[in-house]
Amino acid sequence: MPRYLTVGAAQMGPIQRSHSRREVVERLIAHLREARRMGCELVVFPELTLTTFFPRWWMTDEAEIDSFFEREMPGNETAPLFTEAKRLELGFCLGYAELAQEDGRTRRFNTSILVERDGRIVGKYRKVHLPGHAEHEPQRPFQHLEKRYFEPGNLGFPVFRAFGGIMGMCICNDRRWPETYRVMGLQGVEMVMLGYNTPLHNPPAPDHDEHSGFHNQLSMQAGAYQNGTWVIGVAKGGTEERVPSLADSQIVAPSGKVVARAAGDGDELIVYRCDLDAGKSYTATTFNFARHRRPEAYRLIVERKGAEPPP
Ligand code: CDV
Repeated sequence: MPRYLTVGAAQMGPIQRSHSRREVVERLIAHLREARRMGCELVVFPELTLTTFFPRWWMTDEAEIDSFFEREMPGNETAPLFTEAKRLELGFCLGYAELAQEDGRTRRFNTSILVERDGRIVGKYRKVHLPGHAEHEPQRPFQHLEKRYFEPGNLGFPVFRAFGGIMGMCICNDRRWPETYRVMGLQGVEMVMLGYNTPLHNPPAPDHDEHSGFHNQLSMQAGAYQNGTWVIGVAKGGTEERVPSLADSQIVAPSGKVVARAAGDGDELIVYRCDLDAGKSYTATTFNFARHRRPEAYRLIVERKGAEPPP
């Protein structure tokens, strides 16, 4: 019996600072309804879906910073999303800024959750690779202060049995790192869901700008193929607060082929019926890890952080 899962990648257009959570949730619900009409069982939303991408601003007022975070999930403003998804019997993956009370202190994470069709939160991931900087860099045209507003995720890269398969999550910059996919690959992942906010201009390396779309696709295709997994990449694209961001949401098959792709840079749903067994012909042959991997030759991967060329 093939295991099919029909997935919707719910790309979002820009969310300006003046947009309320309520307005955003209405847009997410519109995505859910269209997804239902198109036969989806699972809808994937982007990174930090509920607000504008606030790390672009230097802020020192704690209350202002906290206004972008969720203290509970679902909370008052997100409850209608959970209610409508449950009514439609749709699962979803949602990225948001999480304010947690843990270890006797306030902690802030860039988080994604996986919600089953009955409304249960069945998986949580906290972003590991935080790009950008922690101090104010006024020479930049816009900031990227993820290292200031979040701490690195403390949950590793867990996978979850849900939706009839083995599901994993990562967030934006994580998609550029092969370790992200391989750690999940080693747990048998069959579908990786990820959202991103990727400015088209990279102030520290403007020579990369022309390759934004290529690097996005290259990373996700490599991760999919090398681990025999589906990758669902979902953007918050378009020009948000005067910062143009990459759209190009896509669904990548375990072959590494892009099988569905967004056409524009606004709210747009792309749908694909994914065979969760499609990765097997890769994980049973070329990427049969148990047969071919040589962990004894890879020790540096975990023992060394930065590159150290020979003397
Ligand atoms: N939100 C991100 O993680 N964005 C980074 C940008 C800063 C390069 C990304 O890897 O797309």
